[in-house]
Amino acid sequence: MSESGPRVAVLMGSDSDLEVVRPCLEILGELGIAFEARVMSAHRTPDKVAEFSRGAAERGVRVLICAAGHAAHLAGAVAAQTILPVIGIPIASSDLHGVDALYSTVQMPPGTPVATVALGKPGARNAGILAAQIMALSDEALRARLVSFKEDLGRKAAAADETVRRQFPSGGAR
Ligand code: RP5
Repeated sequence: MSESGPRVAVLMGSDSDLEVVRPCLEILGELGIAFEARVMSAHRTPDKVAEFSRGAAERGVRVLICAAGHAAHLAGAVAAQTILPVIGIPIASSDLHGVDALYSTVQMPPGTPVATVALGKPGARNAGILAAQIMALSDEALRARLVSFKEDLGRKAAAADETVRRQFPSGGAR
């Protein structure tokens, strides 16, 4: 098993998905996680998807993240080939505005789970964070970075609360 290669593989069905997937790549980078980003499709390059998924664990990958739109089978096709955890990001790229991709990704049959996050960029960011949380189970330094990340979220929310409270002080009838 490779010790220096990517720990998270981010797959997308098309390069047209990249802008939606970008927040996932950014948060992985911010959290100091080595990742690789690849374009492969359950429908257009099925053999490549199967080969990549089967070899991922051996190459040192610990979590797979799969983003796809339309009848989105990428995450499920990957999950069928590996026991690594698979996170699915549904992409709203069709005339059904992502409902098709959401259902295709989340409605996996029993035995082959895909941890499906929200549609679009918020889901992409959460996919990166969830992958980090899974990896932090066996990585103390990453765990510390995640704790600090969450504390920062809390500080920002508290600052927003303070700003709104100052604009609307309690007790004063208008
Ligand atoms: C899906 O089809 C891809 O994930 C993408 O969201 C969608 C459209 O792909 P392109 O036709 O833009 O390559 O498989």
